[in-house]
This record gives sequence, C-alpha cells and structure tokens, in this order.
Amino acid sequence: MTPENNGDSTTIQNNNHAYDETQIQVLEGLDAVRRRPGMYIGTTGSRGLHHMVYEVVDNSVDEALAGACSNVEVVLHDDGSCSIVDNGRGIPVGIQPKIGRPAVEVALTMLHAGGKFGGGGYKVSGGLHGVGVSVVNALSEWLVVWSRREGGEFTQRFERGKPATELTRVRDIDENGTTVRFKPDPEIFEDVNFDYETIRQRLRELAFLNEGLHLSLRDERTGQEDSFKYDGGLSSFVEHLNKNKDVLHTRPVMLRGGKEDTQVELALQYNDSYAEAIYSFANTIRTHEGGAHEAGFKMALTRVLNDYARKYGLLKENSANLSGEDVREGLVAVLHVKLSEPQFEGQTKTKLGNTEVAGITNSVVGEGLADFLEQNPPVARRIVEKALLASRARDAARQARELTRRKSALEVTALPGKLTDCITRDPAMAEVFLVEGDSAGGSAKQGRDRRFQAILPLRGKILNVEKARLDKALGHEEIRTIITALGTGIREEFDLSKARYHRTIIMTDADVDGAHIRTLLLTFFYRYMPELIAAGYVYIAQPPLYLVSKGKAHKYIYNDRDLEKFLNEIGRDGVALQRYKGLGEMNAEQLWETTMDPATRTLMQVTIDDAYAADQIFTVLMGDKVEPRREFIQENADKVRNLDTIG
Ligand code: 0RA
Repeated sequence: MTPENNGDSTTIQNNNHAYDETQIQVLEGLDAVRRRPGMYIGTTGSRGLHHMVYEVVDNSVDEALAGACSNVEVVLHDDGSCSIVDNGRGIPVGIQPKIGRPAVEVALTMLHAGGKFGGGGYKVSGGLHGVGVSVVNALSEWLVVWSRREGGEFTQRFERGKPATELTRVRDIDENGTTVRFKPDPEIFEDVNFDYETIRQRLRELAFLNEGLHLSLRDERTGQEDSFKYDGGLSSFVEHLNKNKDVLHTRPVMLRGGKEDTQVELALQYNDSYAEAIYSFANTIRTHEGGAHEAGFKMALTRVLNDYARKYGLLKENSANLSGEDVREGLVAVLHVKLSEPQFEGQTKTKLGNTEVAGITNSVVGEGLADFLEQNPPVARRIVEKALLASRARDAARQARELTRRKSALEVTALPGKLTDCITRDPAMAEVFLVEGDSAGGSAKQGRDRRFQAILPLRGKILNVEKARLDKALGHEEIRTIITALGTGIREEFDLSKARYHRTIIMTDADVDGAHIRTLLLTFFYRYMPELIAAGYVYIAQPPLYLVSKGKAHKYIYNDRDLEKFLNEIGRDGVALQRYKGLGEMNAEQLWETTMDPATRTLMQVTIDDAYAADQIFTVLMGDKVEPRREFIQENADKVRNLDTIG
C-alpha cells in the first residue's frame, strides 16, 4: 500500500527544505484536521481527547495482531502529555520512495485513508476507525516519536503537526519498538486533562480482546498504576463479568472460526440470573447497537438449543420452540469479529453492517455450540432447562400483562403522583430532575424554576433493584414512575417523539449510594431506552463537592483538583471548608444556584459509552453474593463518579 493524502502526494514541509506549492497541498491535509477536528475524532471534548490515546494504542495493538508486539505501556505525564511505548517493529525510518522523506515522517504528517502504508496486511484494530497517528499529531501542541529499528533509535519532533526537527538517529539499540509522546493542543480541546479511569477501562478491555497482550498504565500525576494481561482472552472477559454470580457451568464455552478475512471469536457462560448480557465487538470496537455478528450469533444460539432440546426430548413435540429471549436468560457472552472492511452504521455508528458476517457467525457458532452440547450433556441439560423455565415464566407474565393492559386501557394514562411537573408543554424547553431522596427532592421542588423544570424524587428502595433481574425492575414502582414521566415507552415501543422532556437530569449525592443509584439509572437507560441517550437527552447534574468560605466570601468547588488550586491561590489561613456529602445538606436556594440554574450550572451529557461502562459495573454488581458486591461498590464508587467527567 502507498500513503494516501486525498490525492496529494509530495514532500513534507520541513524547516531545512525548500517550500514549494505541492508542499502547501500536503499541509492543507493536516490543517483540515485542525480546522475541523470533529470530522476526524468525533468531538473536541473529553471523548475526543481520549480517542487520541486510543488511536496510538491501536497502532501498537496492530503490531501485536501482526505477532510483532507483546507489550504496550501508557504513561500520563505531569506536563499533561501522554506516552505510548510498545515493543513492536518500530515505524519504518527509511526514505519513502514516492515521497522522498523518511517513512516515519510521512506517517505522522500525511493523512491516511486507512490501512497501514509500507506493511502488508490489513489493519483490524479500531479506535478512530483507523484515521492514523497523523491526526493525533495534527491535534497536538507537540509530539515526539522514537522508532527503534535496524539496531538504532531514531527520533523526530513535531509542533501542531509540522516537523520541528529532522529525523535523527540518537543511539544504538537492539530492541525494536515505538514510543509516541504527545501533548494535546489546548487550542483544539476544551479539556486537556486525561482521566485515568477512562483509559484504564479501555486498556483492560483491549487486554481481554487481545489475549496474552500485556497493557499497562501509569499516572505520574498521582502515582497510580495498573497492568493487564489475560491469557484466557474472551474467556477471561466472561469470567470477569460473571465474577460474583453462580454459574451453570464452571468454564466458559469458547468458540472460534471464520472464513477468509473474517474471524469470529465467542465466549459464553450462563449464570442463574435472569439478565442477558451480550457484549459484541468488531475489530476491538464495541458495537453497542449490535448488527450482523450479533444477529448471526443469536440465530445460531436459538436454533442449536431448540434442536438439542427436541433431539433429546426435553421439548415436547407439541410445545412451541424456545424463543430467543428464553435461551438468552442468564447468558453472559462476549463476541468479537475481526474483518477487513467493517461498515459501522446506526445512530451512534456502533452497529456492524456487513451482512455477510451474519452467516459466517451463524455457522461458526452453530457448529461449535452443537459440538459443545453433544460433548457436555449435563451442562447442555442445565442450559436447556433454564430456558424452559424462562419460557414458562414468560408465558405466565404475558397472560398477566394482557390482563393489566386491558385494565389500563380503560384508565386515563395519568402522570405519576410523585412527579412535580413543570408548566411548559414544550418538550424542547422542558427538563426533569431525577432526584435521590425525599429531602433533596423537597429542596429541588422549592428551588426549581417551575416554568420549565420538573422534579421526580426517587426513594432509597430503588437501591435494592440490583438484586433482581432488571426485567423485574419494570414491576418496580419507582422505575415505572420514571417510564411514565418520560413518556417515551421502552424497547420496541420506544418513541423519541413522545419524550416529554429533552433533558432528563440525574441528580444524586456524591457518595457511594449516589454512585450506586446513578449506575442503576444509567444501566436502566442503556438497556431500555438507549435511543434517549443517543439523542443526547440524558444528563448528570454536577453538585458542588465543597463550599470554601473566607470571611464573608464563599465559593463552591466541584472537584478535588479545583479545590487544591483554589486553596493554593487564596492561602489556607482562616479558610473554612465544608464538604457536601449529600444534596440534602444544601437548602433550596443553594441547590438552585450551584446545580440547577442553567445560567451557572454544569451538566454532563451522558454518552452511550458512559452507559455501557455503567452497565458493565452493574452486571458485576448483580451477583447474589452480598459481600463481594459491597466490596465492589466501594471499590468502584470513584469509578462511577468518574463517569461524570466523561463528556
Ligand atoms: C508503519 C508500518 C509498520 C509499522 C508501523 C507503521 C507502526 C506504527 C506505530 C505507531 C505506534 N506504534 C507503532 N508501531 C508500528 C510496519 C513495519 C514493518 O513492516 O516492519
């Protein structure tokens, strides 16, 4: 493959070189990235910022996929920069014949239309869908690359995408590899502060998806570090998700196969809960909206379990087939397909569109699963029996629902009594606060602007929902109240145009319980109204963490970093510090001023990735074993909080 630059192909601007008009064309390539960064990295908010890291990491993962790299290290530096170090082959340093410049310089200064130049093979990893490290370079205040190859280490520095030095050989070295260190440009990004937890989650996910690959993270700002390596790959992923659950079979079922350029990998394990958790990926990108691979998998699962149940007389001749939902109750599965030209579709571009993948996945899973069942009769029987139970429960529930549906058709669909609605009937203007606790609910009611702000207080009872299946949550009054208040309906019946508010704002305490409620609500939205999140209608309120007073002056502070900064600015003498643990500690006026007033508040918009992270935490949390769950909540309270910082 050759480098592509939307048709441009020429030498690169360099301080020591003549500047001709063809060079200007190339520069426009990266300038286009700086002019419209959103086109290349999605957003210039926190998400886009983190995508910069992932893009470089993906290049290292590509090296691992080529069998050339076993170790990737990410370091967050004190100066706001980030390094990614790998032991891959190193970026080629020879002169690129077409361009007449070192290949590494070309890689960093020319926009690539996907695909790795120089090397053969396709790029399968994900990130920015392969926009290339040149985009990271374009959006960095500075970037320094070190390539270790051919017995030497070569380095070059760039500023805002342009070479600031020539590529130079700095030392002899036997090992191969690449180091990229970059500082995101504050002229581009609204927020240039890397979030440890966000990066940690992605690296762990990549470690699960690339078995045996060692990925580590170190934060020089705090001393925190983590390291991940899973020799079990997807199987380890599933075991992690089932950590606190009682499983129907001790080892996950692992299936692999494929055809030509398409490789399918699946791990699955049933637990005794009622929830279904399928995590699908294409080229390491999470496919929230599913698509061809997921469809093929579900088809195969339903078919194979029905065939097995019929063959061994577990399903009587005259009874109906097990439904897809029946065979997925208690299922935890991770599905990963690798393919050469993934098509991402759907509202959030997270639905795999390649139709041929459905058939391939269907046959890989069909054959593998049928074999597994034949070879493990006791496990097969347990799985089928669980599905039979699910089927009977679903029949009973359907009958009950039909009864209530007939009943409720007669009633006027009344709004829940707990909802204190706003005056406006224009959904675009209206917002609703889901508020934890009655006392905070009271303050919120008093403090709100009744013209456009509605309040729905939620009771502590909602906390217990995670013990049951989320389905059962629908039988839960608190959850039904939310559904009625929002007006959209759920799942298949969801209708965005019926939304009564264009902003649904989760407002919870800054403690473990608050984090817990937030996780639950996000999981609920993720599973029952993902379109509401995709539409950008779900937000998290940001109440202050501290009130700092000095004499008569007061200031609200929203995070520990700002507290540190502010205390350093004003000095610590004569300063009184109040830490807010709950919303209830603020009176109506304070709550309005700090958290609800559109003129002064900060709202964090929830993305589908945030909700996915919450869903994962929730899934682990769902276990019946109380002690590990408690520990987990405590361990992860911070992490859930950190969801708030992802914009
Ligand atoms: C171009 C070609 C080859 C590797 C790379 C780029 C490469 C890029 C990055 C970015 C971070 N780490 C990286 N590692 C490698 C193939 C080299 C070959 O065929 O020897």
